[in-house]
Amino acid sequence: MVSNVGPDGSGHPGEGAEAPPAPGRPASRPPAVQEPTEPAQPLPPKDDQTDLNPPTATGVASAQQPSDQGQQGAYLTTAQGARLRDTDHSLKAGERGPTLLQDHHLREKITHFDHERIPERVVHARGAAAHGVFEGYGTADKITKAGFLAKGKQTPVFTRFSTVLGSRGSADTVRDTRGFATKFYTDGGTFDLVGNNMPVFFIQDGIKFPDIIHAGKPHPDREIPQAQSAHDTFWDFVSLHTEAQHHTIWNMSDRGIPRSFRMMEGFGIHTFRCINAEGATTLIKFHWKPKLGVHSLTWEEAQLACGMDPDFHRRDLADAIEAGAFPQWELGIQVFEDTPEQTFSGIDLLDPTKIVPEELAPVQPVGLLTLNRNPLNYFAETEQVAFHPGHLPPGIDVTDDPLLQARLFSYLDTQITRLAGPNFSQIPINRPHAPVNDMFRDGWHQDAVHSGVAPYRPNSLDGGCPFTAGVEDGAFIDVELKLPQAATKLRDQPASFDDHFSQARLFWVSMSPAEKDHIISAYAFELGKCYEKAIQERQLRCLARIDAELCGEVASRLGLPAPSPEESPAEVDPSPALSQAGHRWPVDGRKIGVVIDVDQPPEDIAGICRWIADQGMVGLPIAAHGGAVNGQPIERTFATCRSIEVDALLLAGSPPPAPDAPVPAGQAGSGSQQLDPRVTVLIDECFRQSKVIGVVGAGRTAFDQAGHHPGPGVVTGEDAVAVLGEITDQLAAHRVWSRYRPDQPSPA
Ligand code: HDD
Repeated sequence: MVSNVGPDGSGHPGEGAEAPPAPGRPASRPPAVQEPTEPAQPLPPKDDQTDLNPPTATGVASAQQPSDQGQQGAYLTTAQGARLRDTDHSLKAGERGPTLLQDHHLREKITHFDHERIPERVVHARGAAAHGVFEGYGTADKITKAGFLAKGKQTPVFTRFSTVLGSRGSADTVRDTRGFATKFYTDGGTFDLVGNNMPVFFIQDGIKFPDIIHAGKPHPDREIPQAQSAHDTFWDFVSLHTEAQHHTIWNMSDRGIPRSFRMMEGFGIHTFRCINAEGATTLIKFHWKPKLGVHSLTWEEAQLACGMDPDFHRRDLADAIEAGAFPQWELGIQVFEDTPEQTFSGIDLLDPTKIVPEELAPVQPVGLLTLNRNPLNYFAETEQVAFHPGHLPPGIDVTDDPLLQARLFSYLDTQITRLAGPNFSQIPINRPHAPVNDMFRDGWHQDAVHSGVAPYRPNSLDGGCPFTAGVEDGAFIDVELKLPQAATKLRDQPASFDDHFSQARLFWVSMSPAEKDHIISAYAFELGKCYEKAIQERQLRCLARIDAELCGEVASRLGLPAPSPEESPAEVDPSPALSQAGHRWPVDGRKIGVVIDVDQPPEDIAGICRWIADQGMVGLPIAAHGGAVNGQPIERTFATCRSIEVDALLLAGSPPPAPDAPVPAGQAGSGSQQLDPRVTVLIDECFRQSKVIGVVGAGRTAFDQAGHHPGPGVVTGEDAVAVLGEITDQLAAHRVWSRYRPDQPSPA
């Protein structure tokens, strides 16, 4: 950072810049004035800045505008560029006297600080983001003229992931829907795909959005609970507005607690309308498919992470990108004929609480997203990025989905408060990479210096500029649609929107036994937190309409009678694509915790870590103390590591016994001493969370002392590489599902 660079470029004052403190004087007395030498870290060359400095609203490359540069020069200055000699002492009337009002630097510094916070997003406040690139496959050419989908076309992108309900400082691993919003800086104008990690939404009409959010956010009297749906108002809403039942069962499933942003699917949810070069239209739904597969935490892991590492997802994304393990997703589309009914296989395509099962309409890949660069500044980029479902390039248009229609209003409106005025698209992260020549003028935070005198059309004073474009110039042209002649103005919805339960059941019947058990536990936990019995009973009546077993199990855990269904659950065929279980995936970036001990030969430890790294995974050496063991840097100690941080565990040595652990009478040697209880907890948790556990040589002592026995997912042997090979193979399935025991509930 240039501002931190001292005159010698080291981050410290240059040699001789500051005289040694005189006796009795504070060491931080203002330094003597000193001419700086060249900074050690010169500003990046102009070429490197082009990504961060796309063309401005006036179409002038921002690198030509020095004011866009965050930090310039080596000297600390005021906001007006006056060089400062001292920023640590206010101007006083005498050393011990009062501070003077005339101290402009003091007032400017404090005033700016006082206004550093902006309102957080009303929803999706907590998020993490990354830059990347999207490359089209050219497979959608017949469906849309959107240029960014053309074969080999590369488009810069910025993707922000988020939770919905929590505030900016809430934990990452709470049970919630995740936002998955991508800004494509296309040549034809910015395209924002503002989706979620679940393919359906709570409500069918955007007019209810304030209501569902009021119900999900903390109670207005005590402002609790934070970032939770486990409370009365949430369950009151979803049991009364039963269209929410489908989204709710997704939330109660493993999808509500993803293992990583890198391992989530994404969905555009609404049906969009595409138009091709010949003017033909098609209806589509967008899907993001992660290359690493779709994986989740267990509820125990999610809760542990809320305390151990509330930034778990944010850290995971940034660490992976920094390590060069760039996450990737394929963008895919489901394609439907654009008929007047806008239905497919009896499913209303305008109802955002419905999916079209992939078995009926396969997802066709159209391009690849790679996230490859972390933001430089959280506030400037991740916080200030502003998405909008109405930011569409030529070739993609909206449909009349009433949820989408309300969103088209809301996103523009909210930025005016959040980003203080209508010029937020001039903030660098929001600037289109396509040239901009609008006729919007003035307003708060107007950065562009517009020339000309005639911001209206037609005009005869600015040479007629700007000109309007035709189809051949790549203009965005709204798809013309015939409206029914006899349409009545009314507040209502189609009868097809009234089926609220059949797809919730479709989801349920598509789950594996372990996934079903997780769903039951989630309902029981969340409803168990409600104070109002009437709300629990009403939600049980909803569950009875989804499935009798689900309802019965949840009811018994709540200690309530299971109601009979008001209507029999629908007959549905499962959709195997909805289950996360039963697949194998790449293991790139997976973490293997390696418990080592001081007696281990250094070449053993280094060899293990090298082997793990060679497979594209991360080895996390864990030992009794930090620093290094036999030359191997230690990443975690028994005090700082919990199971949540590892995907698999390797007991590579016999860790030392707990300090001061009593040696049972008549026994001697390390094998008979009590294992450090923190290692016991680590092994217990990994065992319970169905993680693969490898046991090599002396590691067996620790495993036995923790009280476990070899079985599914426990790989034992003397050869560390052979054990690691087996661990890696089993990791491809994420967890050892055959070890999962629903009858042995975990403590969380
Ligand atoms: Fe929304 C933010 C996703 C319905 C109103 N929404 C927001 C973000 C995501 C979504 C991912 C965060 C974007 C970011 O990272 O900055 N929202 C959705 C999805 C929806 C949806 C997938 C349904 C399919 N949203 C929805 C409705 C409304 C809103 C029906 C209002 C009528 N959403 C907003 C908002 C937010 C927002 C208030 C808050 C911050 C922002 O827009 O920029 O306008």
